[in-house]
Amino acid sequence: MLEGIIRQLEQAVIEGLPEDAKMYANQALAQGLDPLDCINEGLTPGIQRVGELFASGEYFLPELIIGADAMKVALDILEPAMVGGQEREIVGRVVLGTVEGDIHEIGKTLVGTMLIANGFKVFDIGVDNTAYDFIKAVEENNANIVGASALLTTTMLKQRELIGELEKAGLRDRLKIMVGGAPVTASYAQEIGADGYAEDAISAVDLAFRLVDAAR
Ligand code: B1M
Repeated sequence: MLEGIIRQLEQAVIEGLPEDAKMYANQALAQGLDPLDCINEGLTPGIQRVGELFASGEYFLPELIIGADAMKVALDILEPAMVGGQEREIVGRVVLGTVEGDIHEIGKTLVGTMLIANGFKVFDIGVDNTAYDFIKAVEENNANIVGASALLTTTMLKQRELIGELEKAGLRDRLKIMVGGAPVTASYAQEIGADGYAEDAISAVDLAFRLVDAAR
């Protein structure tokens, strides 16, 4: 029965059912299940499966978004119920934002949700951020990854500027920088000195894992 609820949580994420995810998360707590088990054995395999289905072309963006939403709803219920000291292992600390002059937020937010779902601590600073906004957030949150999103050919230039400013602020060596957004390419990322480029939210998670591993 208890194991059944964990499977139901997994299924709610795979099928993209936030209402079910909420209901099973509440049921799990009411029945005394360990919230961490629910996350690690239910939600996490669920979102990983969603990622696989997206990568294989079986799922499209709407399924990805709704699956991540279901995961988020359940996490919001389960995480506060975790007893002191019992925290999910944090894979990395990411300051994520859209660059200056750019107010596109949907892709950036999706990247953030997928990173959270996969164990990263994400400080989402929103849209239209100057380099100073990123620097301040890195310092305040002791981040080890910066993620900069740009959707316009004009604002992607700000990603280069941001990397320069992070260097000037003496933060470059302790950070991994990832960039993305529709007009951005892997070769542009390389040209501006970023540590990596991801074309979608699933590959952004893979990239973030690789960057964290490389820094070890
Ligand atoms: Co804008 N817009 N828009 N827009 N808009 C585009 C980007 C555009 C391609 C439309 C077009 O002309 N065909 C075009 C850009 C042209 C160019 O520069 N090449 C454009 C334009 C021109 C503009 C305005 C200038 C229009 C105007 O006012 N004349 C204006 C600019 C405003 C500004 O930012 N200063 C503008 C405004 C807007 C709205 C406000 C109306 C709205 C944004 C609403 C919001 O975000 N709250 C909007 C929208 C919705 C779009 C389109 C239609 C959709 C963008 C989107 O959300 N995609 C877009 C056309 C299109 O893409 N088809 C367009 C869905 C999202 C999930 O995908 O954002 O690509 P995406 O994110 C992906 C990947 O790119 C990647 O993963 C995500 C998930 O898979 N990714 C990362 C993104 N960030 C990442 C970061 C990473 C890694 C991966 O690491 C850190």
